[in-house]
Amino acid sequence: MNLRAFLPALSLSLAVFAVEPYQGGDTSGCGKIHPFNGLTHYHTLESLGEERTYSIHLPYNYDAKAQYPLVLGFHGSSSVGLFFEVDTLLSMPAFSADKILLYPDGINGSWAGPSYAVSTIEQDLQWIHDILEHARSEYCIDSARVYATGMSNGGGFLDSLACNATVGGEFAAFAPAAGSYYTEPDEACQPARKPMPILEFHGGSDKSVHYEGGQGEGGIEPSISDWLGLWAKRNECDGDPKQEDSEGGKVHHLTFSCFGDQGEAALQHWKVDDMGHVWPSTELNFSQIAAGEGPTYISASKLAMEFFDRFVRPA
Ligand SMILES: *[C@@H]1O[C@H](CO)[C@@H](O)[C@H](O)[C@H]1NC(C)=O
Ligand SMILES: *[C@@H]1O[C@H](CO)[C@@H](O)[C@H](O)[C@H]1NC(C)=O
Ligand SMILES: CC(=O)N[C@H]1CO[C@H](CO)[C@@H](O)[C@@H]1O
Repeated sequence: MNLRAFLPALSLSLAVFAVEPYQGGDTSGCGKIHPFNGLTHYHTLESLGEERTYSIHLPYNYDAKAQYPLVLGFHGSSSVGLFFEVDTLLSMPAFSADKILLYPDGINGSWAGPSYAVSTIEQDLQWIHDILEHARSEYCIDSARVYATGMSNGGGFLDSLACNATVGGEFAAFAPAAGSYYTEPDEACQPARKPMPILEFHGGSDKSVHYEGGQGEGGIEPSISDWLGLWAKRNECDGDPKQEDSEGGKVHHLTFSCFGDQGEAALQHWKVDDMGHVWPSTELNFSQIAAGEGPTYISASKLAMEFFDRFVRPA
């Protein structure tokens, strides 16, 4: 019996829960106790015959019997997960008290896509598949709430992930910052569903991954507007996004309305005109120091986690 057919008034308030979350994930990691709650822990794991590494941060008060959302954080080039963690502070309870954070390491400091990467897209997608399988067998994970964020080369790799239906399909939403989308436009891009929710951050003054696109360090990059257009099309979003400008016209927030039950504001973009190649943060962080910049108007760590909280992987 369809409850909503009988209770039309109630159906309005139920509208936000219209999506039935995915229940199929492995939960064999539930119940396992770990001696590193609240402390970042470094691990090795074999993938395609190679020993690879990742680090993980469980909440301070991790309850081995409660299913947690899992957020994967992808570092930029010539970097490692531990650095991305320190730069974004995503493991801090202020951002992720109720989430498990996992930081995978690329091979030799980078992710597949650019010409300088030593790994192939297939190899890195398999690595993420293997991490997810392993994580579910060790930690208590809600498979309907698996998300990915990343910076620069790591942000660019999220695009390859979102375009892959099998591995990317395991994620409920993506939030890249300063992403270098070397693999776009991708004629073969086949996302698992519509919408694949995406929140992108980019500096209008990014000198490494230019907002206008063109030649980057590892190949040709699309302009951010073109890239948003590709995802607006894939997610069947309305042509004209809503634009809100703030901070005297220096900060621009675009919101697209897209296809499906979770389509509302499923594609979003923050552009900060005077921001360079950094992880957007209102407090000075490493990537801002490295770029010779100061704090900016928005916190990508906060906005990304809030964005993730709105989406589940549907059944
Ligand atoms: C990765 O870097 C190490 C040390 O710099 C080097 O010996 C190795 O050949 C590199 N691996 C690949 C696949 O390029
Ligand atoms: C996604 O990536 C995996 C790992 O490389 C690959 O086996 C699979 O065929 C890809 N799926 C699609 C739909 O392209
Ligand atoms: C290196 C550095 O200054 N990191 C800072 C990044 O931002 C957070 C939030 O204010 C600081 O706690 C870190 O020390």
